[in-house]
Amino acid sequence: MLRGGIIGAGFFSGNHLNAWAMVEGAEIVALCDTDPKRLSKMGDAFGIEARYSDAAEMLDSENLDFVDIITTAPTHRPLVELAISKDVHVICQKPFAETLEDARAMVRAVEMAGKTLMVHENFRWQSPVRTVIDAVRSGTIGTPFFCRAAFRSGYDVFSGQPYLAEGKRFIIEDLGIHVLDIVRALMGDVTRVAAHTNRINPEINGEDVATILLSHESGVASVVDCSYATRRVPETFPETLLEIDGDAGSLYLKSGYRMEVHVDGKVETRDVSPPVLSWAERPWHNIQESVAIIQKHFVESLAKGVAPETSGKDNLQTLTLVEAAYRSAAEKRTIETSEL
Ligand code: NAD
Ligand code: 89V
Repeated sequence: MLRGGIIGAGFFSGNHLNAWAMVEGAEIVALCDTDPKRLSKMGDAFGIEARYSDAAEMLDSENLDFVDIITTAPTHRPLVELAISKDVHVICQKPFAETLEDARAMVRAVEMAGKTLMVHENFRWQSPVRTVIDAVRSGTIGTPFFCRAAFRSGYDVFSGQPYLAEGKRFIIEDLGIHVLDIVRALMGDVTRVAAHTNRINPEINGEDVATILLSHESGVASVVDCSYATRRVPETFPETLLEIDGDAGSLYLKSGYRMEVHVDGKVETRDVSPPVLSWAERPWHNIQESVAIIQKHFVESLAKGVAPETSGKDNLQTLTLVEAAYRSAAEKRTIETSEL
């Protein structure tokens, strides 16, 4: 049984803790947060007695196999480097880093230490999205030539995560990063990025609308469009809607988790709704299920001795798209990913 320690007992950590209870082969034995109230609230809720305000102390006192870092991006590099120096494997929440330089340094440190680092990039593991990824990879619509991934919502994310309103960057760094990663999982790596951003909500600092055009190495074109300023009925938070054209058909993930496959002049419609796990609540159940799936993937990857799909190294490609999109919007030009 792998022994895990959690660093960060804030807004999202309850989902990790609930999900870890479902994952065979690992258990969470210790919890760390610099905020004593959050530490005791989460420790009490999940019956974890080993509690620390200092991550180094937790790593020195507990015999851990891995840490699961659920803090915000500015703390990721020091915490990942600390964990690696204590010889444990690491899961790190997205966004992996605030800069590509920090991300590359973490990947180098992990490779030199021979440890495993998985970025908790869970949207590609949402079961409806995964069904589409599997269908495309198995050739259901032939060879793809176009992909659109859209996340448009007016959901109030700021009440649960007030830091999202404060940063100079918002939607691309927090949410677009997930959608860009889904598109990478579907269409592969990217050579060129052109982006346009807007800020509609005057009460936040960053951009809340982003429209991004991607050229993939394969020749496929993708559009990633994200908005937290869209008022529509039904509200689709937190669904990513997909539209993919291939030379043998088209595939859609529509609102309400309806997948449509259009092949040979016929339409096959499937309900690919994610389950509402016993501890989950709508509309977050889609994200919550994916937390359990990616954690299971981490444990299985360690057991097999293979890199997780969203390893730190893999995630450098997703972060490059984030940086390229910001640079493109700021400089009003198309960015070659090789520039970064
Ligand atoms: P939060 O601010 O609510 O919680 C972070 C916690 O970390 C806080 O309690 C803080 O006191 C603690 N912390 C900070 N530095 C620490 C340190 N050095 N040692 C110990 N504890 C420390 O943030 P959140 O909303 O829970 O988000 C955490 C991360 O999860 C963010 O990067 C966010 O983007 C990500 N997130 C991911 C998803 C997803 O679906 N993948 C969803 C929501 C949030
Ligand atoms: O999934 C996330 O990273 C969240 C949210 C869905 C609100 O963007 O921050």
